[in-house]
Amino acid sequence: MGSPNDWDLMKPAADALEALGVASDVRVISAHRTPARHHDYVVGAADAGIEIFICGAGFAAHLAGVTAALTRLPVLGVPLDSSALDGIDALLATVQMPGGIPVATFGIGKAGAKNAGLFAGAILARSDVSVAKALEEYRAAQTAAVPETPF
Ligand code: RP5
Repeated sequence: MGSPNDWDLMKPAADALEALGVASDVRVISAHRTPARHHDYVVGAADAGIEIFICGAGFAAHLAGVTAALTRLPVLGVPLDSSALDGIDALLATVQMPGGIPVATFGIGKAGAKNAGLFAGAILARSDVSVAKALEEYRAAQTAAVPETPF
């Protein structure tokens, strides 16, 4: 995420991963203010065992796009509603990538962060039976929690 202040919005991604038994490495990395930290973390990520990036940023959100430029690993982008434009600026900056450098972009804010975490789990579930089982159980519990009537 681009700022410590983004944690409140991005925590649902970490929570979703934890619910699936997937370890996450949470970092504050600013595409604009810590470019060297950004570069070094991303280029070293594959060797460090990172499999997927989830990048949350607000304003002119370049974190996900620049991350995708530096790695072939999947990059999931979460536009954050931390600016006067309520995340519309970050949404457009994240989703409108030029052809050739894909960023899978999710909804603005907490719901997008949660879905990015679940989607990362779905990717990992393709080759990890324990994550697949956890994801099935998560979905079953979610379904069971929906009442048939409002009374
Ligand atoms: C913060 O600046 C926002 O919430 C956003 O995530 C971040 C963007 O950081 P830069 O990459 O532009 O430094 O205030």
